[in-house]
Amino acid sequence: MASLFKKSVAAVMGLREKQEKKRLQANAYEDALKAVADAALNPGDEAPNLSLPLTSYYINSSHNTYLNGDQLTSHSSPDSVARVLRLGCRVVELDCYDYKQYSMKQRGYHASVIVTHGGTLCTKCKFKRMIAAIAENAFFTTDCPVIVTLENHCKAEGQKIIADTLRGVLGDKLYIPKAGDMITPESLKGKVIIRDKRKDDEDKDKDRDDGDESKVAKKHKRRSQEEEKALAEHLEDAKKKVEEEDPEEEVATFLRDLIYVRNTKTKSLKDVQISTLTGKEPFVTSSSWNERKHKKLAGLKVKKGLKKELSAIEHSLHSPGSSEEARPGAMEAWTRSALARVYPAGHRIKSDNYDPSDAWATGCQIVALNMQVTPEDNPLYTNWGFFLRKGGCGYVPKPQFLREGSFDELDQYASGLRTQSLPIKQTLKVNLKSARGWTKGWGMEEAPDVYCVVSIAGGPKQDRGHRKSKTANNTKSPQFNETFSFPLSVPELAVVTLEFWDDDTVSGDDYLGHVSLPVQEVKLARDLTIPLLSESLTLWTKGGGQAFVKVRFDFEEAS
Ligand SMILES: [Ca+2]
Ligand SMILES: [Ca+2]
Repeated sequence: MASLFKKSVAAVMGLREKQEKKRLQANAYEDALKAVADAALNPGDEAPNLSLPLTSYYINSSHNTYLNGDQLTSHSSPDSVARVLRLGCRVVELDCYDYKQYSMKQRGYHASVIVTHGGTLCTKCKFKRMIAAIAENAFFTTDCPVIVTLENHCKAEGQKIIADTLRGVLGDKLYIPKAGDMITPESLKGKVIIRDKRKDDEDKDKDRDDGDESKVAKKHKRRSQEEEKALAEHLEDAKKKVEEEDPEEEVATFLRDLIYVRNTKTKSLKDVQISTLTGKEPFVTSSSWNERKHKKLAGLKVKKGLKKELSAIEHSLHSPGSSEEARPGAMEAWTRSALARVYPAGHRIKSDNYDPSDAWATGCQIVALNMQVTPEDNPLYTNWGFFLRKGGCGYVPKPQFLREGSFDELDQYASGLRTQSLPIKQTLKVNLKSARGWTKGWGMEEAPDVYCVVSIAGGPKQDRGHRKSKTANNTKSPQFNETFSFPLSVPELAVVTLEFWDDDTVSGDDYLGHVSLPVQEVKLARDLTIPLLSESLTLWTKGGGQAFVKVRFDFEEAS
């Protein structure tokens, strides 16, 4: 049974890889980015400012980039890395493990490094092939720097292989840190930066996602099917093996010269001081938290399982002396001089996503999302729309109040953010007019019954929300003529998404495409005809028909 299951998984994965190759060859991701930007965004009078230190930017980031499907059984594929880079993403994550490979030529085993999701049934792929995919695809869509974040489980021998491979395959594309260098997206164009922990500094540190993986294995075990039982047992075995082999105290000197972004563990922000990078430091520190831990540290959530969000001020009133006690703007202050990485919680085994808005609103730069193709992935659409800004270069400067100014100002913003009482700056009016162009995609009926969900995300919670249009029955050219208003406190971060659906009470609503746009850069006060995208973030061309929405955006200034 287990092998049958494995075979069918392999068949699906083989098909998925073929589809991926086709899309990459057709430049499908670049075409979609360009078509939407041309139709909907202002070209911009000046080039984006890319001369600020790295910590001043939101960076388009992916989680477990090498996987082509779910987090448990999918393939580790260089094509997935290529796809994510071609989508404009600038942070690639590779989980690295030592591997003994048999060589017929040498009649024996030799050391190698592979990339896989440890403790799962995901396939293995050679580290070298992943780095080759980076070398080939990194600067296809934009020349802004790529950060490779290594979840590094290798001993000294493996680390040497990693260092040699990076140097050998990337050549002069590899950035080797030098004290006094200016570290900005502009100065590092065409370069690949390495993010890893320096084991000699941090040898007790465990900064990686796989704390969640034992939970993943447990959850997986609950499935009732016989073959899945076998699968779960295999998972447990694999997990144990990984733990036994895990080298915590290894000292690696081969890699340390290559690391510019240093992972460190940060458990509390209570003593944080405000400081800003100049861009000339010999390294930048960085910490990772999963989405829940981030909320807790940022004071957006008090306890695990407690749904009600409480402001950090209220929190400190209720629990004086608590170790979590920090100024309301501690997270925002911390992210002025360090890079915060946030990643999906371990229960997201289907490669689904969390909403990146909270992390952005609190100044986190590396908000890593699963970029595999999953249905109804609204958070990923938000990310795609957010990073259409600045010509799609993958680096969006944070709003000025997050980069500059006093601690008091930052606290004021942070308190307003957490109590949802920030002043409204502008109201966005979305005038949804019509849509057209579908030839397929709505199931058995002659024509779809179309409705649209208009949503805002990207910034503070008070700015977020969604509104549903009326349903236009049995038509491929629905007319709506409806206007939705969204009051915004931080328009700089807002992303508007229009999702289209075919209403279907029998078999469930069918997805008909979407488009996400950064509110700051949309063309205002005129009718726009914008192409819709599919779930894989290519143009919606199911059955050969390209679907479009006709919409108009206006701003009303707060009086
Ligand atoms: Ca990982
Ligand atoms: Ca229908």
